[in-house]
Amino acid sequence: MPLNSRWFTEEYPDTHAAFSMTIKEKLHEERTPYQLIEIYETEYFGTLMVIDGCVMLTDRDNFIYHEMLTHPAIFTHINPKRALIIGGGDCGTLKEVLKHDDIAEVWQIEIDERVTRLAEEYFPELCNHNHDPRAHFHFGDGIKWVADADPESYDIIIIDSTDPVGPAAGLFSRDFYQHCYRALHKGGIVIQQSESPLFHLDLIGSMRAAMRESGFDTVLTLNFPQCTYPSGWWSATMAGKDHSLTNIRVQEVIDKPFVTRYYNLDIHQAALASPEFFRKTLT
Ligand code: AG3
Repeated sequence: MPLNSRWFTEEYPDTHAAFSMTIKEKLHEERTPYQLIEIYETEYFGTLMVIDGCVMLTDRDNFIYHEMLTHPAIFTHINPKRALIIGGGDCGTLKEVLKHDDIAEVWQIEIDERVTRLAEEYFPELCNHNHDPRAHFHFGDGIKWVADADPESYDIIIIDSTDPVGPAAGLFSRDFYQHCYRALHKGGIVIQQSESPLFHLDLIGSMRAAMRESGFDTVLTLNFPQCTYPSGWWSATMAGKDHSLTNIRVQEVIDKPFVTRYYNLDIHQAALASPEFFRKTLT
């Protein structure tokens, strides 16, 4: 229950906690065939998108998540040309992918077209490269897209999904990772948002196991702050097909010809460090 009418609150029933932001006004609310989407103007975090009661992004902190879901994987791949984004309808990840001149083609497969249309309206700065000729959009089921993909047709697959419930649940399964493995070239990398290391360690453990069982020979989890998501601490888990994930294209990161606000070489290396409880629990 909201603290009062000036607050938006996301409650975390499993951990008996919540995160709230004061709001100026509700800008939009709509029930699509898939989910309930709400957009608010907040006092401090700028515009906020909420799906089924869960914070998806705010103007203030989305750069951290979107940069960390994109640049570590692309700067680890030796020669990334074709990228696929599953989910990511707000286009924040797509914007980061398009910063890489190496990427010749990127497909974004979002199940709910309304997320993208509302992002165009309320988060225009995330969508201002949507007309890049390298960007391609398909609104439909990401699981089916990957299952139908030609073998070895992508270098990078980024899974920018909601929590592993509802339409996104299948994106955290071994079946799905097997299809990702098949759809990746040798040397390919998949990276997926993997929730909070503090709150969802079991989920991260099962994702990592499922990725390995699907054939990926290396799996790494990256840590980064995300204050508007549960616990304020978030992660992305990366898996490589015949590829070491610790060899970063260091010089290219240092010389990158585009601007980032969070990502740099030190951040990339630091994000790979694992806390003790993580090492003890996960293999
Ligand atoms: N992806 C959603 C991450 C999950 C947030 N979970 C939560 N608030 N309970 C966000 C999409 C950004 N492109």
